[in-house]
This record gives sequence, structure tokens and C-alpha cells, in this order.
Amino acid sequence: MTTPRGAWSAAGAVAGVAGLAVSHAATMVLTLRSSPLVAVAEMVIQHVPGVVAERAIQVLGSKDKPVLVVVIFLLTMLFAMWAGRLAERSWWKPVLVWVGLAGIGLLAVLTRFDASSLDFLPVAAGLVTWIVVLSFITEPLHDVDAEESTPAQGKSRRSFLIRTALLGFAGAGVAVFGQNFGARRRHVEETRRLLNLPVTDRPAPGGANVGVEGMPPWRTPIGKFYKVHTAVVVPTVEPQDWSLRIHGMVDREITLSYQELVDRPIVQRWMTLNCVSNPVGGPLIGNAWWSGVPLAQILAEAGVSDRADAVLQTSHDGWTCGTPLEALTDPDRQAMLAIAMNGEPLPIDHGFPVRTLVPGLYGYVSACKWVVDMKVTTFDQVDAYWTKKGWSEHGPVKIASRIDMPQNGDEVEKGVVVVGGHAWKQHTGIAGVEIAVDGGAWRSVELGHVPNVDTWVQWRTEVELEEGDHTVRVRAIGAAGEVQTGVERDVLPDGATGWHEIQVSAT
Ligand SMILES: Nc1nc2c(c(=O)[nH]1)N[C@H]1C(S)=C(S)[C@@H](COP(=O)(O)O)O[C@H]1N2
Ligand SMILES: [Mo]
Repeated sequence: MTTPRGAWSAAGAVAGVAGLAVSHAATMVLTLRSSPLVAVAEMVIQHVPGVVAERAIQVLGSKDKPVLVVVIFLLTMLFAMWAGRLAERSWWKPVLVWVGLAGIGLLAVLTRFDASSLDFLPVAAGLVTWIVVLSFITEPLHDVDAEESTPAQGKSRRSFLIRTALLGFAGAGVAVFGQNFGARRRHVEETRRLLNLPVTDRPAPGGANVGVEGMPPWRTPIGKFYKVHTAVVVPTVEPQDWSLRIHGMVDREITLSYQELVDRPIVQRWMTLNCVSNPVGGPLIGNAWWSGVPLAQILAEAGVSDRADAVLQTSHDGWTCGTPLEALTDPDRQAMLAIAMNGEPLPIDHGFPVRTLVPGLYGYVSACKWVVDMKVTTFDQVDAYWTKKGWSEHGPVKIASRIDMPQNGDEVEKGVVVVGGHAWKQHTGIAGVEIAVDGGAWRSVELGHVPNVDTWVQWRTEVELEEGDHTVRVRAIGAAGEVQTGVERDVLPDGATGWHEIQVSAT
């Protein structure tokens, strides 16, 4: 009589979890950014084609990264169970499986932009754990196989169960210990909280909010501000470890420390940031009060070459973007190295300690979070993260508008209905907004106040709706008189176009 297949698979799974737990704990102890499993997820994100990434984001939303990590975990477990089954007949075949898995992990951690020389250690610790744990818990199983149906067999079975349970507890222990998870992040969070920056907070200017109930506020609170980044575990950078190097086609290379940056004159302004992947009517946009240091001045000190037309920005996590140089040097545009958002030191997820912001450009070509390097160059030399995946090289924001209230599918009371929303064309501004009910004539609505042309504007109006189903659509008119197009285009390669339309039923 032999042991059931399931026991071997289970042994493999236990060994698999134990190895992952140990590699995770080692990551935490060494205060590395992310465990090998997460590094593999990031490697996948680096290499998936743009369209696939786009679909994944659309289907899974902000869950795309957790889902990817779970999928990679489950795949690892499948291999681990396979290793367990192989252990029944061979000692070296499971080792090959473990080495193969560890090889992928090693590749992922070492090719990471912020790889450190310690990065191989969690992988090695995990590999050793896999091998040792599997042979430890399968040892009694071999005895069960070898022995006839005797009392000794029962003993071996018990021994297997005891060893498995033991390992289970040890694994749980390591996992709990791994709740130091984020010890590093907590530390940076603490530093961030204690920072005393020469910045101020500011409420939305009077009249910016048009007072439509249920609509997002004009000034986006930090917790409601959308987040887009490729990092699965975001960089946690202590300000004293941060520096920005500006080099390439410049007369004088400049390296700025955090203190040097903060000691410069700070500017503060309202600015709306949005994502090129935002579909018509979508949520990937936010407006905040930003504090930072103007980039034009710093670039002037560096002395950029006349032949340069781009800046390749690199984040601490290796993400890159190519930004039109003229948008950074233009004194009117006020591109900045931002250190604070809504009066708080930049939140970690939004790029702490320093990120770039350029009014009028989509985030993917400009708003580099955790920025550490700026290379002045030419666009034909730039091979940035999203442009490699088929997105357009320049990313000026397109004129757009959205209906926030009522929401698509809402039931409203017939009669007078308040309609409201937002419109934006950062850096040139919005002159008017029009809506059309049930495909009728366009009519102007009332606009809220804006402090500058770099923010979105709220709008509101009242419409008379009879009982039944209705559609409402919106379009914006830019400061130069341009009318937002109704031609529908996808977000790829340079931002969606088309009118936002909602359907409501009045009862
Ligand atoms: N390091 C880094 N910076 C980044 C990104 C990223 O993936 N990594 N995404 C960019 C994109 S596509 C956008 S739209 C903005 C989003 O900024 P937010 O997350 O603060 O809203 O950050 C930009 N900066
Ligand atoms: Mo974006």
C-alpha cells in the first residue's frame, strides 16, 4: 500500500508556503522593498504589452496588481505541489523544480532597477527552505511507502502529520513575524509625518464648488485622489537618502539633496492632474494644492543645450517618462518638483519625497513620482516606459468634460433636475460648457470659479425632465474657442475623446 498522491502534493504545498514565507521575512529583515514573489509580479508588469496592461486595468481596475500577485502565488503553489509529487520517486527532481522557481525569482530581483547586492538573499533563503522542508516532511512518507501494513506504518503516518503541523505552525509564525511587513514603510511614514515643510494648506477658493449635492469636491482630498503606478510595492525613500541628479545635455551637472531642494523658494498652486488612460467620463483625475520648487530655474542653472528637446525622468523604482523640455523650462507653465500636496508632505503613494508635476500634460509623460534622475536629451534617444508600449511621445491633455450628477442609470424625480460636473483643459483653460438633453440643442451652463487655467472647472445647470427615460450629454469649449469633439477615440495612444453621456429615468 502506498500513500495517497494527495499527501505528497500537500507536502509540496506546505514546503512551498514555508519557502515563500521565509523569503518574505528575509525581505523584511533586510528592509528590501519587496519580496521575490512581488518582484516577479513587477517583472511581468514590465514586460506585458501595453494593450494587455490596458485591458487588465480596465477589467480589474485597481485590483489588477493584487490579482496578479495572487495568480503568481497560485502558480508557484502548483509547481510546489508538483515538486511534492516528484519527491515520491526522486530526491533530485523536486530540487530541480525549486531551483527553477528560485531562478525566476532571482532574475526578477536582480533585474529590478533598484536592485541591491543583498537582493539574492531572500531568494536563497526561500530555496533552502523549500528543499529542507520538503525532505523533512516527506521523510515519514517514504517510510509509509516502504513498510507493509504494520503498526510501524501508522507511526510513520503520524510522524508525517506531526511534522506537517509543526511546519504549518512555524510558517504561520514566520508570517506573523512578517507583519513587520511594512516596517520600512512605517518608518518612512513616521519621517514624513514629522517633516516641517515651509508649505501651507488652502481650502478651495470661493465659488469653485458649484454646490451640486453628491458631486466630488473641486479640491480632491488626498484619500480620494486617484493613483496610478506600475510598482506593486511603492518605493519608500527616506528624504535624507533622496537626491535628484540633473545631467545629460547640460553645461553643469546638478545634484540636489532634499534639504537643498526644500531650502529653495517654494511656489504653491492649484493644479489638476489626469491620466491618459482615463476613459470618457472616467475617474482618473484629481485636483490639489501643490507646493514645490519651480523646475525652470533649476534647469536654467544647469544650462540646457539648445539641441535638447526632452528630459528623460527616472523614478526610484525604475519607471521612466520622456517630457518635452520646453514644458519644463517655460516660466509661464510652472512645472515643479512637488514636495507637498494639500499642505501635507507628499503622500508615499503619490511620490514621496519628491515628484514632478507639469501643468497641461498627462501624468505618463510628466508626473514622475519618486523622481531621482533627469537626463536632458533628445526625443529620438528616449525610450520611456509607456511610449515603448505604444503610447504617444508627447502627452498634452485633451479638452474633456464629465457629468457627475446625476449618475448614469440614476432614477430622478421628474420636474426640475440639477445637473453638474467637471470640465478641463489644463494650461489653456475652459471658456464654456454645454449640455444637450435627449439629443436636442446645446445650451450653456453655469461655470464655477477657477483660480488659474491649470485646474478643472465645476459646472451646473437645471433641466426640466418629463416622466420617462432621458439622455444628457456634455461638451466643453476651450479658451481659444475650440469645441470638444464628439468623435469617439480610445485612450490609446494619446487619450480618449468623445462626449460623456448619461441615461436617467424620471419618475
Ligand atoms: N514612478 C512612477 N511615476 C508615475 C507613474 C508610475 O507608474 N511610476 N505613473 C504615471 C501616471 S501614468 C500618472 S497618470 C500619474 C498618476 O499620479 P498619482 O498616482 O499621484 O495620481 O503618475 C505618473 N507617475
Ligand atoms: Mo497615467
